[in-house]
Amino acid sequence: MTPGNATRRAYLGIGSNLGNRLEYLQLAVDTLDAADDARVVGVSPVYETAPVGGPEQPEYLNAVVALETSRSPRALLELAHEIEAQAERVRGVRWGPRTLDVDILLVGDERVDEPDLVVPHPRLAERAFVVVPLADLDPEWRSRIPPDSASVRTTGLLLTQPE
Ligand code: GSY
Repeated sequence: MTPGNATRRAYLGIGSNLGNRLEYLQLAVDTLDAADDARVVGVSPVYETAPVGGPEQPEYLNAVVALETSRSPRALLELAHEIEAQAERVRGVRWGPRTLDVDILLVGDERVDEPDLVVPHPRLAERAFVVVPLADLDPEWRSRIPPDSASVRTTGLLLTQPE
């Protein structure tokens, strides 16, 4: 990361329910860390989670990544879309199955309310598949785990955090 820029902590949710799910999550972690102005400083354990919304679809693997970054929320969204494209994600049914989803959850204490980007993520607090791994990285979220957390199961799978 370029030294000297003002950085803050951002949290991104990553999820996959098609193909080699763990490899897609690792692709997201590695590509985030390799990006300009971003460094991965934490990766939660991987959870297997029941799909929320959309059509009947396979179980997801989900995790949360912590970044130190000087990128704006908009620049993080562009990076997220680039990484999803690398995973050959095809945008089909809304809330349907996908090789890789990268969601911008929190960017320091910044707030954005635009048609295609809302930060903090508007459904963050109600999604156990996001809050459970987020609480692994930020203890402040431990008291905010939603009631459906039974749909989020530990796997023992770990992603490699780049050095
Ligand atoms: O919003 C992320 C994509 N997604 C997920 C997900 O990542 N995990 C689970 N369990 N359900 C989901 N539904 C959607 S859409």
